[in-house]
Parts: sequence; C-alpha cells; structure tokens
Amino acid sequence: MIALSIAGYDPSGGAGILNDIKTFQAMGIYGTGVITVLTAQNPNKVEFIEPVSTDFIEKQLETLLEAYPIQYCKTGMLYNIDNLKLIGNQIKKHKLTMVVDPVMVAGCGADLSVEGYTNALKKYILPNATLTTPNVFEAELISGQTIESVDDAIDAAMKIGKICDVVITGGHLKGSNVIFNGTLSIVKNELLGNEEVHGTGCSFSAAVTAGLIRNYDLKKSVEDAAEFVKTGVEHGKWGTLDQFHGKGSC
Ligand code: PXL
Repeated sequence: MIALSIAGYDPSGGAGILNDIKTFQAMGIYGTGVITVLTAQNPNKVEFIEPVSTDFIEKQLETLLEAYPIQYCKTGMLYNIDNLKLIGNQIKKHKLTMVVDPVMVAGCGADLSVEGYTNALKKYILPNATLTTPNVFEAELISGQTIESVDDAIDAAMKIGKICDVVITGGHLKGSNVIFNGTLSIVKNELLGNEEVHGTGCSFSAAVTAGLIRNYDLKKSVEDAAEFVKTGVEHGKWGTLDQFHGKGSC
C-alpha cells in the first residue's frame, strides 16, 4: 500500500512532508512525497519560505506517477495560487483520490499561505478532494463563519460538506472531531493539556489517509487517527510526535 504526500518541507521533521511520511510509515503504508515549498524553521519561528517552481513540482509528480501505482494523496502546505491550480489539475488528470489538510497558518501565527489562498483553495482544490481536515481556524476561513462551539462546527461542516467530505478536527473543540460526509457524526477524543503540539494536524490528516487507503470507512479512519495522534503526543510513540515536539511557540 502506497501513499503520496504533496506538502512543504519543515526541516525540524515536526510538521510537513517529513511528518506525513513518518505517519504513513508508522501506519504500515509506504510513503512518497512531492515537495511544494521549502521552509527554514525551528520550534520557535518560521524564518524563511521558498516555494518550489510549479514546473519542478509537476516534474516530481509526473516522474513519480510514471513508476508507482499511487491512488491516494494527501496535501499539506501548498502555499501559493499557482501551486493550487497546478495540483488541482494534476489530481484531475491522474484521477487521484485526495485528502486535503488546508494548511494556512502555523500554530505560532506565521503565515504559511499567500493572500487569496482560501478562495483559490475552494476553487481549484476542494472540488477535486474526497476529504478535507481543517482545524477550527481553517474551517472558519473556508466556511466564512465563526466557530465557537460544536454546534457552530456542525453548521460549518455542513457548509464545507457541499464541496467535499469534511472532518473539523477537535483540538479546539474540546476533543470533538466533527465529521460530515452526507451524514453527521462526532468522534470524541481525550485532549492532553491545552498546549498546541506542532505537527498534530499533519499527523492526523496523514493517519486518516492511511485508514482510507486500507479501505476503512471515514468514521473508523478518524477514530484510529485520533488515537494515533493522542498516543504519539502522550508517549512520544511512533517516532512521529515525540519529545522534541511542542517545546517551542511555533
Ligand atoms: O503544521 C502546519 C505545517 C505544515 N507544513 C509545513 C509547516 C507547518 C507548520 O509550521 O511548516 C511545511
């Protein structure tokens, strides 16, 4: 079983493509990766962002897909509008099933996307996705409404659900992951403390993708992913979310 992450490079290994690949590996899935953007960052700051050219992103993707029977991909930091357009087109062309982690802003507030990103994401990427996994902040931007409670998240999920299936992750909703895929369900998981842990969004989304690749339904994939992230944070298990995480402010 094989997965593709199309995402940004965080050299700390805490988030982005390195995290995705570690998550796939821990879940028994062979991970491949196409890099969209390079970052220079550490747990306290995102210092520089350097996008990879769309030409080179396309070359990575086409070369990989020539050789590997990839059906599922998971996207992370895509950063700019040209990348969104290219990747939307490529997903259609290659008929890939796509899970979208709509990465826009880092935990410390650093911008991980350019202006106009949300509209372009809704135009070029989400209509070609099978699922998106926004956190509350991202779900607010995509749905255009504020989310202060689980009920608000349900409303937002039903709006976003008109474009593709959605899981609004529970980190800012006291552990309630709100799923809408035509029907509504809520998967609760226990939160460990109040601190943001760098990379949990990437791990969660990659772990859900791994479940879907195994042909599990969405609810079970979300339950397993929530448990995976919790265990990773709690015990530094899996080598994905470990003791080096969450020590800084970003
Ligand atoms: O956690 C979001 C994220 C995703 N991808 C990359 C990142 C970050 C956060 O810093 O750097 C590459």
